[in-house]
Amino acid sequence: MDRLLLWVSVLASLPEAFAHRDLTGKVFVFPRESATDHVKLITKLEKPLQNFTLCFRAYSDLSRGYSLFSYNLQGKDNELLVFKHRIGEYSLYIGKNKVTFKVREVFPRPVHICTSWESSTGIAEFWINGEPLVKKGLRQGYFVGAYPRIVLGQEQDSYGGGFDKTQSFVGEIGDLYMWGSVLSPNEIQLVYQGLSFPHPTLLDWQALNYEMNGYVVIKPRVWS
Ligand SMILES: *[C@@H]1O[C@H](CO)[C@@H](O)[C@H](O)[C@H]1NC(C)=O
Ligand SMILES: [Ca+2]
Repeated sequence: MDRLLLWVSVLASLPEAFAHRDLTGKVFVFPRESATDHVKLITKLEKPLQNFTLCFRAYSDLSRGYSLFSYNLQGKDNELLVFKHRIGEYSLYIGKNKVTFKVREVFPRPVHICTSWESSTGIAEFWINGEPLVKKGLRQGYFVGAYPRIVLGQEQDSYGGGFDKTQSFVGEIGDLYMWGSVLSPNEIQLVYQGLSFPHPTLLDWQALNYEMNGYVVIKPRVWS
């Protein structure tokens, strides 16, 4: 067989579970409650983070608390975590500390979330559907550690595991991007509207490295 053909057939036979893909217009569907189903996001983050912005869309009709984005280090739980406690209440954890943001929201409804944090001031921002919530501050001067395990669908209590069914996510997640800088308010609006925005250096939905585990399905996004 021709070498190129051989290579193509090797690639085609890799399980769909581990992939590098453009997921534009798609979502991960977490269709059931479990302590197992999750997606690992793979990023090359070799230096601690001084600043970041994380944005994504989510649609869930859970009214209990759940994890939206879980980033752990070896031996360090809740290094960076976005957690929804209840309707209208979201938390951002940095290095185990947390700040809580409140918003009046319609339930259930798709939501676009952006959150950012800046080490030099400790200021944390949280944006829901393009609206800024009241700024908070935590962990001024801290650096978020490198070599993370990043998990969607479950809340980690160890490095890539330690899941709890009662904190699992059931619903759909898409359009996830992460930058190693704090985006300006204007840039946040561009991301929310799905227009052209700065290249995401850490996680890019249009070139995502991920590993699907358990019952997770990729489907077109039919909401906005
Ligand atoms: C992080 O943000 C601060 C304040 O905006 C800036 O001075 C610093 O250079 C940034 N760090 C990196 C690594 O980009
Ligand atoms: Ca945890």
